[in-house]
Amino acid sequence: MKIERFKENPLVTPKEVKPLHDGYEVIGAFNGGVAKYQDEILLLLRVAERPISEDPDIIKAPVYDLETKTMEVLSFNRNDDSYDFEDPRMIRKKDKLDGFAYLTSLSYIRIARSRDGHNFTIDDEAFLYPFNEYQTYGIEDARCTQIGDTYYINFSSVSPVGVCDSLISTKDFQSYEDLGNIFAPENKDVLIFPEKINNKYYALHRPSLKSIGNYDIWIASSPDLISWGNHQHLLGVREESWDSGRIGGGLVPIKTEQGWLVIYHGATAEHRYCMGAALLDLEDPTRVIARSQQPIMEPEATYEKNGFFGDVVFGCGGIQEKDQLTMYYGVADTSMAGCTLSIKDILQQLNEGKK
Ligand code: MAN
Repeated sequence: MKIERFKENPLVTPKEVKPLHDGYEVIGAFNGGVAKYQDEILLLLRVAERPISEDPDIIKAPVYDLETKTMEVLSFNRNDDSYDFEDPRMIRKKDKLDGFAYLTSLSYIRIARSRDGHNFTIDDEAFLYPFNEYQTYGIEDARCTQIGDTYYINFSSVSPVGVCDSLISTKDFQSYEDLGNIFAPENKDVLIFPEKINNKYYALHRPSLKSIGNYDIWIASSPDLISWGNHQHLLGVREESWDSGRIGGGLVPIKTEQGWLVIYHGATAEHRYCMGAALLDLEDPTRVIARSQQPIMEPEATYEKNGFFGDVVFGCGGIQEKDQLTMYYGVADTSMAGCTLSIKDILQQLNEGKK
């Protein structure tokens, strides 16, 4: 697959983002959803801030306090055996079942703006900052679907009761309407299709299953974008493949003559994240027509391989202009990058996979 990575990559790095909180450092500006608004391209950056720790043995966990509207910081000692510090993204209590954890950073959504799609300026303030009890660990990984003149933005709301998917709508990227939680925990990577299909809205979603089942992509429909039902299993992980560990929707599905093009991320159990593609029936998106055998993009560039959590390319949005798809993607849970691909090339790879 021919991919042109932007020569300016990475486009946005944590260094360029000033922390909103005193005593914090920005460790990530990544996994940004994408919108075209007036004559600008907007990246809805996930900015992750971490309390600075002077002592390498002390690991801190920020939790937002809704009442005081301030950050509470918990401190843990790396030598404390009752906690697991192996994953740099979180702190787990060992004697609890899987679910109990703190995050080592708190994320919120901040906008980066560009007229040419290559050079971005980052807003001084947050666009989406924790505003309810489902977000006390942060707001992550926004995706943006434009329907008419309204932009629907969904994102992970993270708190001690789990990771759910929430929705807001905006027309100006300044004020927004809160439309509530649309998928219960644990659910991530929700991608709302950009138009109704046979009078129903559709969305991809990714429940994270704990007792039986895998981290697979499901599809649901809705009359109003708020109540989602008719859940169906759509794409599963594939053993011994680049997408054997987990998969999840990436970009808003793209309408092509051959079907809905879904560009998704797939990871191995070792957390190596690539991007792949699938094609869904135009009239009935619960029907999979084709799926790529090989990834369309793998972490290859230095900025994709190294960072806070290396070996990750994580596309959250794109801009289509005829055959050219500009994909904006998070790299190594650290920065944002951009690349262009040909939609024809992706469809061709998908068609070869059908044989
Ligand atoms: C995973 C990663 C983290 C994220 C948590 C909570 O561990 O995606 O980056 O903060 O889940 O969503």
